[in-house]
Amino acid sequence: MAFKNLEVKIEEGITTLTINRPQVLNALNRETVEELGKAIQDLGDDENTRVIIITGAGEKAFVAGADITEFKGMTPVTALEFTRKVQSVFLQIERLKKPVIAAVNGYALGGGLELCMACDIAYSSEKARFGQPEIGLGIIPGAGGTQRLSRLVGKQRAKELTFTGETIDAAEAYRIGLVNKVVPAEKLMAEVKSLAEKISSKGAIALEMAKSAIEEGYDLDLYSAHALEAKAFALLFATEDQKEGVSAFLEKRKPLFKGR
Ligand code: CO8
Repeated sequence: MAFKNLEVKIEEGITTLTINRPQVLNALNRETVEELGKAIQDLGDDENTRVIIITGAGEKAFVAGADITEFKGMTPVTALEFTRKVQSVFLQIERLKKPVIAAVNGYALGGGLELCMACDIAYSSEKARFGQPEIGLGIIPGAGGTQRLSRLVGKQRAKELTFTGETIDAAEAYRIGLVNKVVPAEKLMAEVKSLAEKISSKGAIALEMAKSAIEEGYDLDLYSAHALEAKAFALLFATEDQKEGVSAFLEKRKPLFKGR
């Protein structure tokens, strides 16, 4: 899996994707978005990947948004094509059967915050800053930001961030529920890896069912969402991992899940 703007490191079930354009604060140009989509698709089927971490190269940025240089000369037709492409890649992350963790090591702005919000869990460095600055460019968030931000932090906070374009620090991002945890910059990757290891020791099918029940149930009415949960719960009783989990508990030992 070799890419120009994306570094892929697979180690012991945990794969780290590093957006690698530090000279432009890891801004997402079309090529990088294509590469990210391809990597996510391939890793979905990769037996050596149980959990994915997404981060940015360098010390300054996670992703500082879409590559603004590509907006010059963009027409409504090409803008529509671009936003649909980015939206589909971020939805692909959300729908992937494996957990995806954002390690936000710096600026997460515009498309960068939208990428962070599409991940299942986000840990942030104390140095990171978050925002949807698109309004300052005369546009609006176009990679799911108007939708995911309001769902995560509430409509009024989402409107304030989107209308002003102002950035907030990591402590405020944590306070309003944008990230799960804030840690010192030098500890970020170790903390994220330890979380990834904890998750990767669980059963892959149960993880997939938990993720899809939360994602698919989120926008359903409570009754339909309960029905969805019940089916996912019941299906897990067909797995070896379920039998192993229960046996291990009864035998007072650690379970060894095989993803079967
Ligand atoms: N696009 C292109 N280049 C960028 C971007 C970007 N988003 N962000 C930074 N760069 C470049 C700078 O131009 C600069 O290049 P050069 O060295 O050649 O001058 C280099 O990166 C370093 O940046 P700065 O010198 O500006 O660094 P500062 O520390 O002074 O400032 C900031 C850091 C505050 C992050 C500043 O760079 C900035 O404001 N960047 C733009 C942030 C922004 O507006 N992002 C939103 C973009 S729009 C968007 O994301 C829409 C999303 C919807 C569609 C699809 C999403 C993928």
